[in-house]
Amino acid sequence: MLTQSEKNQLDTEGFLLLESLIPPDTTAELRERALSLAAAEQQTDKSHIYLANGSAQRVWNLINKGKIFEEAIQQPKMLAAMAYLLGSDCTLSSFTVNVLYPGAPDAGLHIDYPLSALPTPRPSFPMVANSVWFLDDWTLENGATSCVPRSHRRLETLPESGVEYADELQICGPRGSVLIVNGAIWHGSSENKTNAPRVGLLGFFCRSILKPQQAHLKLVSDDVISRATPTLKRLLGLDSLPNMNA
Ligand SMILES: O=C(O)CCC(=O)C(=O)O
Repeated sequence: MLTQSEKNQLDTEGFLLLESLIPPDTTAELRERALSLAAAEQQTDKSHIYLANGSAQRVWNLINKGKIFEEAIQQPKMLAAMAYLLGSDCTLSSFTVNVLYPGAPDAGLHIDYPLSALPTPRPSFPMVANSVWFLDDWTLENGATSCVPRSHRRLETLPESGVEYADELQICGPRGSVLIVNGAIWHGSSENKTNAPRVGLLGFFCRSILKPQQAHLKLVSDDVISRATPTLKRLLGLDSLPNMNA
């Protein structure tokens, strides 16, 4: 499902923008749902607020928070990109909302969990990968994801905090686009200088040999599991050893 040039782009640059992948009505519904979950969690003691002045928020475990997210995480082209990078048996590591409220500062560049904890040189093949779902237009002003092309080849070093790299780019695009990043590429959200929230989703995947960031099988309800498609079951880790569950 990926063209050869899309595969080459992922191999060489470490990221791929799938422009306008999600239909406008689905994008709008995902955005509305993401913001209402974020608002509801702020009324509890479980909300995950971060960055200076509480200017950003995550909502975790989306698979358990609405059928629309169960469907979204099975988006075929996005999954084809993950299968290309991580193998066709790859699993979901986490699925979250990421909101940058007005004034959210640049979050700094990083590589994804758990790569920064590994000894160096890190593996030269992808271990984890993220899909960044643009539920708003991603612009230079509202915090479009930054990344340093080809940095997934730097197996010994990590980005230094506070340093601006000359080859750092902000990836802009229309709402409904999905940015695929090899988790080893140096990337992060940038400053939201506008008066509106920048709303996104992060569908984060790992090779099946890795422990996911979230324990889906404990966190996801029986209802969701019982209606899950074979693809969703595999993403949640239910058949990680398909021939040994008899
Ligand atoms: O929201 C974004 O622009 C990127 C977030 C990100 O890179 C991450 O949380 O790993």
